[in-house]
Amino acid sequence: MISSEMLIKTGAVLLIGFLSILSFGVFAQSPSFTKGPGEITNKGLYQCKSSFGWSRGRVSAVGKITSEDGKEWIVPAETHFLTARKAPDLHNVCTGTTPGSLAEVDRSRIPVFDAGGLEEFVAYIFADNYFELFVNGKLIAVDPVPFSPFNSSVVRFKAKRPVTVAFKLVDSEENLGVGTESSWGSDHHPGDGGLVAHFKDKSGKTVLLTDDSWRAQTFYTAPLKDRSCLKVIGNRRDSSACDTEAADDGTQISGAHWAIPMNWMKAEFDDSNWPNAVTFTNQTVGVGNKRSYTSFTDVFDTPGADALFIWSSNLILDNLVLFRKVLE
Ligand SMILES: [Ca+2]
Ligand SMILES: [Ca+2]
Ligand SMILES: [Ca+2]
Repeated sequence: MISSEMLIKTGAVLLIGFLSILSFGVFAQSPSFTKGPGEITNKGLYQCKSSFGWSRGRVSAVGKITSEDGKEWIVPAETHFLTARKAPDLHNVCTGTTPGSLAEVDRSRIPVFDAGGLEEFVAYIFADNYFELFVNGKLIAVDPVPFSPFNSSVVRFKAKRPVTVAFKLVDSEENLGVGTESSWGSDHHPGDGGLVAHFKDKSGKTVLLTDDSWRAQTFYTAPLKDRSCLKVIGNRRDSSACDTEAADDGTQISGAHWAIPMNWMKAEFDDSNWPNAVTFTNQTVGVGNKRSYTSFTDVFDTPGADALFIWSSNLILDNLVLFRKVLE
């Protein structure tokens, strides 16, 4: 015999369960919003000096900002730059490493990093602006130039298949917390991102290319002149309706932040509900004048094995993007 009290209790339990599923599935992805610039905590992670001692490129400052819901965020992102091993250079004017082509790179001199396994791989990487490479959950190396000038890297490592490759990408910013830099005649020009990577095995065979089969999720979106343009549905963080033109006044710009899951780089992390990466042309990313890219088109644009530029859905406004892909 079922009493009406039991029915009410059962109904309440079902309702709470339904609401919590709904909140995890939909509302839990709501961002924390900030407004205006953050506070500088590190004036520059790195300053590139030419062989003549001139400073060149933009320093990568780091700051903090508190969102309106009382949470503190590191902007543009928390990184391991100061403590992690730097990825060996393919092309880096800051260290005077400027081969004209891949044929001039002596790969036998590049150290082999250990990701726990016996099979050897090599990854050729161009990132706009900063990458961290994790293999099977382990941080292998980070980009030696966090902002500009543009550089490219080559990372050799040993690992065991299946190899979970995870990248943290940061589109660096000068105006911390608002996602902008002084460029193109504006103090608040939103820069863009981009990642290209080509992985080969020891025999030189392509084993993995950046393409739209990778998973990509953004955790920081700015500048937002109008928050209502950002559509968040489940795990989709869609800012395609947002204005990407330069702004006049940083104090009125909002940023959207989402917390990064602790184990996002681990093999066991479930990325099945992350959106697929979106591909962009070399022209859109604008690498035609960057020798750290154009000197290595035989590996970045190999005929039949073209590593594509990938990002989340918004190349300009998404500034902290995590990528994942399993090499079977
Ligand atoms: Ca870089
Ligand atoms: Ca940007
Ligand atoms: Ca390419």
